[in-house]
Amino acid sequence: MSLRSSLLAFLALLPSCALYDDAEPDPWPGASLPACETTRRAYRIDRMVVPDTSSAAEELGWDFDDDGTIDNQGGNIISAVRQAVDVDLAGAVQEALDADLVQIAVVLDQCAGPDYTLVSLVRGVELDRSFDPPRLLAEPVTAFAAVGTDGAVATDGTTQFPVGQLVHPFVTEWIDAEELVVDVEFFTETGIEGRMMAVLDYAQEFATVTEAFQRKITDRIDELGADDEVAITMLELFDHDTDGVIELAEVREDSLVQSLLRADVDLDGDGVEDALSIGVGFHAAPVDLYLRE
Ligand SMILES: [Ca+2]
Ligand SMILES: [Ca+2]
Ligand SMILES: [Ca+2]
Repeated sequence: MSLRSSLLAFLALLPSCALYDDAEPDPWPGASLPACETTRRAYRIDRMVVPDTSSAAEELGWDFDDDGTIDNQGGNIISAVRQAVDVDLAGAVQEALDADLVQIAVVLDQCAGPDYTLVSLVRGVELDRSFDPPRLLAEPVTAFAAVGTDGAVATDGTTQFPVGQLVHPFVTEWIDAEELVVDVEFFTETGIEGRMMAVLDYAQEFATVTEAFQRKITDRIDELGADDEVAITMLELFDHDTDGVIELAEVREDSLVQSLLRADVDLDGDGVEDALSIGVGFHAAPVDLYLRE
């Protein structure tokens, strides 16, 4: 029925300059592509399939470090959190999208000849649903787009992702994704569907996720009341000084949190894991994009 093609775009981000002061960053391979009059289409992510079992994490993951094993530590974290403290992070993500609290748009710039597509993410700041399709005012967050041509093409780039904001609306910082793989299936009119896999800066990821998680469990305890069984379990796990409040420092110092949020991918090949992988499925519907530089 629908025109459908598949694009596998692989975006490997440059190592951070702070870590490699003496090395010139590699040029973005997409820079060598012939210039082209591209057709732009933009889609706002309205549904995210967040893996909450280890098999879903495997299906939605990617082997970022080429060791033959699928990487999706983020998916494993979400399923572990659900089992350990009955906090539904997948539900929280969908609530944030449904309430228009997080605006992530996937932008496709398609070139007809030669045949390639640039894929980038933008951070929406205002969604106006009185138009059809809705108008989205957005800011760029992608320094280098991913490039896909029929099948799979890997290119370097940089982008950012709202990991914290998807869990708790007050944690608004978007963090650096050191690598991003976008596997998009195109459909006419209704939008696009696919998978998005990223490797996140470890320090930013730890800071953001612990803050979002601490806010989320604190909200949940408030909601349930301190006498509730689930609330008691959460307090037993994280309220180390037993003052009845789970502070951010208690979450960050917790050994369970530290072992779950560990880095799982060695991006620079020095034998030490330095980044955290995550993979999700998504559906995105067309928007009329206005970019604010
Ligand atoms: Ca791997
Ligand atoms: Ca405490
Ligand atoms: Ca390393």
